[in-house]
Parts: sequence; structure tokens; C-alpha cells
Amino acid sequence: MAKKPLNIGMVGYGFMGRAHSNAYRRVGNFFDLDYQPVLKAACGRNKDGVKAFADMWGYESIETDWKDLVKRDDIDAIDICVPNDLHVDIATAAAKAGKMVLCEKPIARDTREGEKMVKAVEKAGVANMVWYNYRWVPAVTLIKQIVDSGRLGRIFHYRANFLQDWTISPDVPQGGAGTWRLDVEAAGSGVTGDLLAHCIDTAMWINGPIKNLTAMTETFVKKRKDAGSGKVKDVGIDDAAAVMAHFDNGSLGLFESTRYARGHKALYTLEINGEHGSFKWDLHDLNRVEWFDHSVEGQLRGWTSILVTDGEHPYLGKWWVPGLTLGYEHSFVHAVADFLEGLATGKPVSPTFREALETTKVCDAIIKSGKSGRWLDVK
Ligand code: 4PW
Repeated sequence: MAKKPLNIGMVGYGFMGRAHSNAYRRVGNFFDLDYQPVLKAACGRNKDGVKAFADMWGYESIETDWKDLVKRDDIDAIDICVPNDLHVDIATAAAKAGKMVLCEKPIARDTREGEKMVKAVEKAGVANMVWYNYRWVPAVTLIKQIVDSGRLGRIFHYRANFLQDWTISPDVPQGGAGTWRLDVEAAGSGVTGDLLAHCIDTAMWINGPIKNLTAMTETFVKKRKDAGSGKVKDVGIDDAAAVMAHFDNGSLGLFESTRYARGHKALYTLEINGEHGSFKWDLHDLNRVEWFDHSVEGQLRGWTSILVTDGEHPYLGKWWVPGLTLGYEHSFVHAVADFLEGLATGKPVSPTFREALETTKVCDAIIKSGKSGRWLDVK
């Protein structure tokens, strides 16, 4: 059957622009879906830069102003891969123009901007998604499926860390390509919106809503050069965050993120402890899940290491033969596959803008509590 084209207009061409473009290109080779993404246009302010990106990934055309891209009749979906301060304007304009909107995480700099985006896509009735990609790592999806089945029983603890070390040097500037994540104006927050948001999204997806929390945040390097002007400015982001939380289901949450954990480049780990069993997962060994099943009796009771590479595991049947592993990039392919499946079935893919806004509400509470040291309800 002929596939329906889904014309993509990509805004931004950095790291995430590449990750998403790769997913659009690969998905139709492995997943048999009604829709086929077409790389219609790439957009970026630097003409040479965006042209080189478009040539590399096979985009048919380029734009240098997102407003022109949004106006185009031949674009079905806008994908936002630019710094967080631009999300709200692009997403609301795209929705108003009747485009589907896919947005890199976090949805926005803060809840207020995120709410505008939710309102815009819901008013326009357009499909929408936020790329919290770690949900689509098959081992993580498997954990979600088993927890949902009730196999762990009552949940007592959920803990997760996301650790990096790339901002330790005071010479790293704030603002500019690659370093906008250090500029509070562009990013909204530091590690909380950038790294901890992943932990919170996965946590709430697997273990339900967070009720209240208290946080400790720190800015280790208080002044940095602005990448544009070269002037030394106060740093407004959080460099590290540690959070204690209560989930609605009565379990306790512990979270930590930092960009000052020397030696760690992208260590995302999570663990969940239930009455009948526990799971552990680590991004550096992303195809593996550690599982403890308390129902096993006697000498064989213990931690089991499951290689998530069988056809019966989430998404794996679409790829290679059992035993062969997937990587980081496949999480994005699975995200697109689910998004396209959602278009065909009419069942929105999760996380929608509305769902992703819940993570930003938690992030806002973390920043606020980090300043006051108080326990706060997440509203
Ligand atoms: O979204 C995150 C990024 O901003 C990623 O998952 C890892 O941390 C890699 O880069 C940053």
C-alpha cells in the first residue's frame, strides 16, 4: 500500500536535529507504517550551516527564518530542535498554522510557557509530542510494561541519577551554539531542565505523579563569559540538583543530576524497588535490565541480568535477530514510529505536550525549592 507522506520542517540543525533526522530517515526501513516522513525543509539562521546540514541529511530545501517555514503549505509537521527560549513562539505559531508539532525536551523554559504551548496545540487540534527519548529505550519500556502488569506489587522507592562533567571548567562560556545550556535566558534552568527532566519524565511515566518534593541546588561556577559579547556575567543556572520526593502512590523518590561529576559523561541510571521485585537500568549498558524476583526461592534467588534483545521485547522484533544490540539513536526511531502509529490509529503518542508539561511543573518546583529549601507541593 502506498504510504502517506508526512512532510517534516526541521527547525535547528545541532545535535538533536541530527538525532531526529536520523530517526525520520530510518523509521520506514524497519517499521511498516501508514505514514512515511519526508525531509522537506531544514531551517536555521546560518545559511551555510543549514545548507550543509540539509545536504548531509537529504532535506529538499532550506529556510533561514522559522516564520517562513511555518507558513509553507507543503509542511505537515514542525520539529523544534532549537534552544528552549524559542520553543514557545515556534510551537504556538506552528499550531496556529495547523501544523503538527514535535518538540525537543524540556517542553519549555518553565510552566507558564509550557501552558501556552499546550493551549495552542489543543486549540488547533494538532498532533504533538515531546521527545523524552529514554522512554523508548527498549529496556526502559520493558520496565514500564512489567511495573504496569503489577508484578512488583507495592512500589517503595524510585531513584534516578543523570551525571555529566562537561561544565566543570570555568572557561566554558554561557550562551552560543553548544553552550546555550549554561545560559539561563536560553535554557530556563541548568541541569534540572536538561538532565533531571529526563529522570522525572521516566519516573512519572513508570511510577505515576509526584506529589511534593524538596530540593538542594547549587551553582558551582558563579560567573562565566558570555559567548557572544565576551563579557563576564553572573551564572543563573543550577549546576547540580538533588531532590527528595513523594509520589502519589506513596513511594519515595530520590533524584540527582549534575554536570560536575568528574568522569561521568552521560550516566543515566534508575532503580525501582517494589514489594516483590526490583529493577535497575544504566544508560551505559542500555540493552540490559537487572531484575530481582523475590518469588524465586532458595539458592537461585538473586539479581538476574536480562539482555533486552529478543523479538518479544519492546520494539526488538522490528530490528535484527535475537542477541544483537541497539543504541541511543534507536530510541528516537521508536519515538517516531509511535508518533506515526498514533497518527494512523488516532491514539496520541505519549508524552503529549500536556503530559510533558507535568515534568516541567516538577522542574519548576525543584528550582523554587532549591532556593527556599522548603517542601513544595507540585501543582
Ligand atoms: O537531553 C540531553 C541533552 O541535553 C541528553 O539526553 C544528554 O544530555 C545528552 O546531551 C544532553
